[in-house]
Amino acid sequence: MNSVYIALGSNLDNRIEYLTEAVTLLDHHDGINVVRQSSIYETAPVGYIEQNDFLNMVLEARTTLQPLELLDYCQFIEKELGRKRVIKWGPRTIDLDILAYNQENMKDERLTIPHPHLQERAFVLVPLAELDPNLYIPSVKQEAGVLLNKLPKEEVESIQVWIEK
Ligand code: PH2
Ligand code: MG
Ligand code: MG
Repeated sequence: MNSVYIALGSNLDNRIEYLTEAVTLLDHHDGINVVRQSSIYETAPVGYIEQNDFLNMVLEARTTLQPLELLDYCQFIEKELGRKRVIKWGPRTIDLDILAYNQENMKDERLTIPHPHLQERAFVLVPLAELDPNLYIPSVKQEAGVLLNKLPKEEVESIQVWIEK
């Protein structure tokens, strides 16, 4: 069985409903078992800033799927929940990003694991470190909690708990 961490984000319509529905669809797959979920955080948009605030969370799952099979299923969920890719890094009903898969490093046209921007993003590291601050990220050779401590304080403090786990 493989251990994976997946980040979820939504900033359109009923954000909480999209997150909940995505978790349900992940868990309903025969080859995926969601084991833990972080709190849900409200976060200011990063990158393209002329858009609504996001709700972000991270979950831990066990899966029999290989990384690209898991990516296919994540993209199926994004499609199912009506995501339209209009602007890069723009508004989305739901975004599912595979953060880590066991302790593996992989680089494929479609998928880089661990997620290549994980170490830059408080909206990912705050919920990830909530689940496991000791999770080792092999691409940058540091633990999630250590990476979080390296981010600017203002950025980390702007990540507000919206629904506590
Ligand atoms: N996702 C992005 C770009 N910017 N900002 C926040 N706060 N949360 C996100 O999930 C997010 C973002 C690209 O996927
Ligand atoms: Mg993303
Ligand atoms: Mg994505």
